[in-house]
Amino acid sequence: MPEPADLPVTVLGLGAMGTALAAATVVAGHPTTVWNRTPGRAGALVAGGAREAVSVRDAVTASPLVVAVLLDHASVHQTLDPVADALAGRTLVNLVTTTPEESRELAAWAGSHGVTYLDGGIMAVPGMIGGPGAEVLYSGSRAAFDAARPVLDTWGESTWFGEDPGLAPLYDLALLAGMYAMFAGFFHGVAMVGTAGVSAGDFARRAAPWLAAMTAELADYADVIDRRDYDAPGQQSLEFSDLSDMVRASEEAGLAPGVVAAVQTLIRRQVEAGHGRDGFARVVESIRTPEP
Ligand code: FVH
Repeated sequence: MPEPADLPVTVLGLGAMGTALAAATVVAGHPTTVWNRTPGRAGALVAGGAREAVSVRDAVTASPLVVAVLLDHASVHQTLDPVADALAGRTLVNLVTTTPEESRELAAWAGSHGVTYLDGGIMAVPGMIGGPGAEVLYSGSRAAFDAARPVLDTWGESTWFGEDPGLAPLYDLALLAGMYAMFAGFFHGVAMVGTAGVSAGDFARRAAPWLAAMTAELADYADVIDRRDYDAPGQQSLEFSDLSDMVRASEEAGLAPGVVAAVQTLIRRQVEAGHGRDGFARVVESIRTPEP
């Protein structure tokens, strides 16, 4: 068995993220082989001690642990299908952002070629890799996760969610959904106050503590949703949560109301179904049952 800091690893893909991940394994002392479709991106890594493979096959056969950091699901197949025979007996860690179904498909493909599969969702930007706050979510083979930990832990906190390879991308995309919706709400607020000449910077200074304080509500909403206890006393009702003022104010100011109008539509569907006195968290049921 390799020593903790001596686990050979291959990184396929030297975009912004692949380069950051490979740099971290080099710094930690793991023999690191790198490959990129377009040559010329490995210079700094090679100077730091990495080896640049001359082909995908060369890269794959260099290490028992092969990490894919390519653009998307299709690019993983384009890269690995022709060398599936060389991957057999190795572990593939797929850090490409994919849907849960794409990850399950890739895991099945890997299994059919004798490849052990681990999926990962990176909750960090390249500059965070190896530093505080970086986290990577994993699912798939637990044995592979445990064996790869010396490498995985060079990138950030490593958490394993279960044997279903679709779990890590599910968490990844669910967390990103929350993040993008929050940022879009912030951008909408920026546009609103902007109509009065307020700068985005001024608004951000006010919005940041407000949004941070609001996250304290998440646990209570979660409790209501888990118990489906939407009519428990003390909740802000859907009728009270009506956003038409917000939509109208946006339209009056000549803005696209789309962000808040989308939330208003989710609320209105529950109100029209007779649940207006239930709590705001019932909006989740509009999401769970899309309109035909
Ligand atoms: N960057 C980030 O902040 C996010 C954080 C969360 C996770 N994502 C995902 O990580 C994957 C890689 O992201 P990236 O930032 O490294 O992406 P790029 O800098 O655009 O590099 C893309 C690499 O993929 C190679 N590539 C593209 N198409 C193919 C293909 N058909 N065959 C082989 N390689 C391909 C590309 O190579 P080249 O264009 O230089 O030849 C780059 O190495 C991604 O899934 C994010 O969603 C990052």
